[in-house]
Amino acid sequence: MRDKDTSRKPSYDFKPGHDSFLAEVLIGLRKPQKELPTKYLYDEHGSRLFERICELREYYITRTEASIMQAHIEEMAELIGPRVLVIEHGCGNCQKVRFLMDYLHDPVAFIPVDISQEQLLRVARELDSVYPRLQVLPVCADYTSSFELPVPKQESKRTVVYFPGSTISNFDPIPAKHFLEHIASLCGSGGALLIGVDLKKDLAVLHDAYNDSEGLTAAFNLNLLQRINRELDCDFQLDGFEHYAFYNPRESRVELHLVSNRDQVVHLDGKTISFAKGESIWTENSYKYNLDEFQQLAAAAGFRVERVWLDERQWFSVQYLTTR
Ligand code: AVI
Repeated sequence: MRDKDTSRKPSYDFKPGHDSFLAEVLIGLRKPQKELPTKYLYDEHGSRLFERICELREYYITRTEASIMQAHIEEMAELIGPRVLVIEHGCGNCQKVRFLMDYLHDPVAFIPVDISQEQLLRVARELDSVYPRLQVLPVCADYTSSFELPVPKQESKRTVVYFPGSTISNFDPIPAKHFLEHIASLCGSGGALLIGVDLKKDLAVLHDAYNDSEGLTAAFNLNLLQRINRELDCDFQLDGFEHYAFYNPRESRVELHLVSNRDQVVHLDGKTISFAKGESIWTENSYKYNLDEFQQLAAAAGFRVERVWLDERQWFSVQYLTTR
């Protein structure tokens, strides 16, 4: 067994600070259609709510992706090959990548990237003890911005980015292309991307997934206002806003909004922001693809779709993309 560095600090810390949070919130709330950056949904509490959403009966994504992974993991590991460097952007609690790691052939290093520093360090420590031969190099960063990656001690045969959960759904088309281009350049020639991509389906299924009966998605959405109150000393009245999620068929996306249920004002950084009754703050998009659309997006970003695995209902896909 190799010696490991067990003092767990993030290898790199690029967590966005208070000032950029404030600036981005102010910019978003001053737009004609008010909006807030989706990434800020995931503070400690938001991340915990999201984990609970993933367990909901109505939220098919996590379960369906897991069933695809379980059915085809050996073939995936075979395609990925031995002695790889694995990178995961937005790794959360790393539960999914652990399943993959268990089947990979002698992976040399893992770079988990996440905005939530406490969770990242906790998870990195766990991975250290579960995979003593793997070098774990956590990076605390907003992965939608550019940041430097640490260089592992051992050379790898290939870089593989794992991007599960259809997080790509939360990027608008142009940022999605830019993000995939960035991944393609990280992977370099001979590299690969294993990605979960949610597919178009019955509208009732989509409606229920984002309007769950336990109200967890509503709590997840409203938590963003609570976070802004707490961290930016703002005064959103939480009972003045309601969760609203619907499928927009023209744009092939589920949209999440917070709708003001009365005329009201909010104070932030010495400024007053007005809301009319019925006015919304747009907080998230979740795009749904068909296989051709995603293949075109991947190709535009420099990837070739090598292999697609689907569930029986064809609700979700896991795709293996290689750089061209
Ligand atoms: C992380 N992402 C893929 C989720 C989704 O389904 O778009 C985020 C989410 N928002 C509400 N529920 C789940």
